[in-house]
Amino acid sequence: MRRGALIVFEGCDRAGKSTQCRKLVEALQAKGKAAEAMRFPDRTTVIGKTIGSYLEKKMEMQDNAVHLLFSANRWELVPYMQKLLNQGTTLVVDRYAYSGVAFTAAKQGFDLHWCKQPDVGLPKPDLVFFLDINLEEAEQRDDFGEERYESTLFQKKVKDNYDQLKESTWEFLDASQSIEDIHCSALDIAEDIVDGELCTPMEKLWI
Ligand code: 2DT
Ligand code: MG
Repeated sequence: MRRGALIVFEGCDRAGKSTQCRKLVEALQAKGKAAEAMRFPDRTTVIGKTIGSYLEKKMEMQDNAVHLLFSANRWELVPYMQKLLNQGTTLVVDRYAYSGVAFTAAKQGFDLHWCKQPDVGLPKPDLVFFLDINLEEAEQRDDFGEERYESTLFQKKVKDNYDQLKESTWEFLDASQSIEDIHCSALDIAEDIVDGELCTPMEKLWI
């Protein structure tokens, strides 16, 4: 049986990732393809609840430690992801290890190499959509909320880090386009991957 594809959306805050994930899952399902949405951090697990409190600034945590928790939150979901992928379900994931690296490496004293290590060996996405938003334009969208990392200065550093993480599996989508236009481009590209030759076993990230 064909496995499902692992598709990830990445980008700075307010680029439109959650909207595009939802629309892509709905469109794939409407075409009769098994697809499910996931997001990281997954704030429903024990680890995810701690991450949630940290992001909501209800608690403080040492930076290396919280980085490892974000990674652990992905690893704890790997058996679930493998199961669905093996059953032929495509997963559309809102943020993944690239967010982990881009955000922590935006903090003082962190480099990309250290930040990547805990996620080395995760299932490698077949396709990563990078929703490319110009930060001046992002500022015009709804105001940032109250969560940690939601500031323009921090997002600028995050964007520079994303630039250094680009891989051949990345597709850049211009996030200044309309929701529908972005969706149509994403669906076209995603369908080619979902219907195309998917390497089995899956490759591992950053190996
Ligand atoms: P959402 O607003 O998408 O829920 O993200 N983050 C995310 C990290 O710092 N490390 C990670 O590994 C991941 C997945 C990005 C909440 C914030 O958490 C950041 C924004
Ligand atoms: Mg957020």
